[in-house]
Amino acid sequence: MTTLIKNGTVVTAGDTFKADVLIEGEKVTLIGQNLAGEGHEVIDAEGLLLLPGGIDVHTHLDLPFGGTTCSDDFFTGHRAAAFGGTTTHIDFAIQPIGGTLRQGVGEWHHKAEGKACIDYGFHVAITDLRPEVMDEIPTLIDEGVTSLKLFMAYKGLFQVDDTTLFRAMLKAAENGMLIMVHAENGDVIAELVPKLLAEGKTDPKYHAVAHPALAEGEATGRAIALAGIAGAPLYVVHMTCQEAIEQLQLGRAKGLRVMGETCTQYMFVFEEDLARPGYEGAKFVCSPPVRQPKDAEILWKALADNTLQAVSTDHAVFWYEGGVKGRIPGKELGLGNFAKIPNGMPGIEDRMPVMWHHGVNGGRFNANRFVEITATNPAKIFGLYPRKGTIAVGSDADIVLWDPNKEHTISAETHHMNTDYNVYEGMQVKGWPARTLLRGQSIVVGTEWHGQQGGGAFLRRSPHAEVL
Ligand code: DUC
Ligand code: ZN
Ligand code: ZN
Repeated sequence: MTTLIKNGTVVTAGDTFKADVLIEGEKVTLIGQNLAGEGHEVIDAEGLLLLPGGIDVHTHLDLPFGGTTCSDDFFTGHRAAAFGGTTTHIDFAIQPIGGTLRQGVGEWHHKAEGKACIDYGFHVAITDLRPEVMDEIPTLIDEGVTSLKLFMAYKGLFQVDDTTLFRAMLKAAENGMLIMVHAENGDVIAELVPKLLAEGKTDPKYHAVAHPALAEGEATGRAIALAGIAGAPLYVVHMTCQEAIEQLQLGRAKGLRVMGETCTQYMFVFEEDLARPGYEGAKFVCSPPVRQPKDAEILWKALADNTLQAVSTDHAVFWYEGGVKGRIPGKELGLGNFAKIPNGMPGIEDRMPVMWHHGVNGGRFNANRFVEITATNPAKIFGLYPRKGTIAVGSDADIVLWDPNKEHTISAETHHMNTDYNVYEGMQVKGWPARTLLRGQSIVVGTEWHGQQGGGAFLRRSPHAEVL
């Protein structure tokens, strides 16, 4: 089947130009002017931008966490992503404690099987680095997994010590793999949490007190130093604050191969939201926690000037009112104890429109930089480029027909994520997907779902982390 998208304006990380795009099968095969429509299905994109499908490299679908499980699975999460213009994501396959890395990968394949409707890859989160697991690391490359995440927080659950982190870095460097860290000082957090609870400080707002910005900055600096010593490239996930960004700037100024991402919510949700009346603050509990508006300004600047390379979501969804109406438990699990609130926020559907509206319309960066931080850099850093992350001859035809004039009010009433609240509730944005194509197939047209469960493909990623 061939499809010709006519009269659109192609936006890549490097260029903006009016062109017609021919798709044969799953690939873009020709980009040119005034291409003849005969013999092709023609889609008229007059007035629309053609953006590469969004790539969200930090998500948690169907993740067991905090006594429950994330409420978006590989079907609901994928459908929501596509409605928001995201066509690829990379999820974290978690090594079961006592188990192997491949078991984690196998479990995540099972979660995606028959449900996936956009393309996806996996990072592996190492939780238990026994000597035999160390030897297993390079074998992941054959599984198409080329990035490893370690948690410096969640003591007693996912947290690894510095020895483990450093050993993993050495191994990654040897094998051309990329280390990612959740950088917070978990030992400090583990001291602060019981202290606060003993003082009767149990409300959601104390989650931020227990996770200080200095503890994120400290862990970020430590991870960068360890990576520098190991000669390993490093990608710091979900960076939230000045203290952490300063460490990244310092590392990059020293010529270390360190990269970082932030997540959309850290530019819009703040500590004051954790203190909303009643228990509402629980909606916004994630780790690292939301910070101050001054931190958001630093993140915007870091995204614009390439201190940060990407924006993702850390999409980890729970019901606000779980355990009722046939729902699995959710945020209510932390009533009376902020440390028991399942960590995470929805966002996979909102990232592209929210970042477009506030980033591009807001004058913080241009449309090319938007493409770079939402698709191109994620594809390069995680071994998917140029198959994904751009619109070019030979690339997968993952294309979002973006209507820069379409206005939309974000709401849980109309979103597709499997939860009862939206972090951006009531936010008015201008710029919305008119159509989303995955490998040449229209999976969303306007408000209609055309995707297919099982239509998403697992992406075997290349072993080389491109370092910017
Ligand atoms: N942070 C979250 O908020 N949720 C899932 C895991 C994480 O690190
Ligand atoms: Zn994390
Ligand atoms: Zn995460």
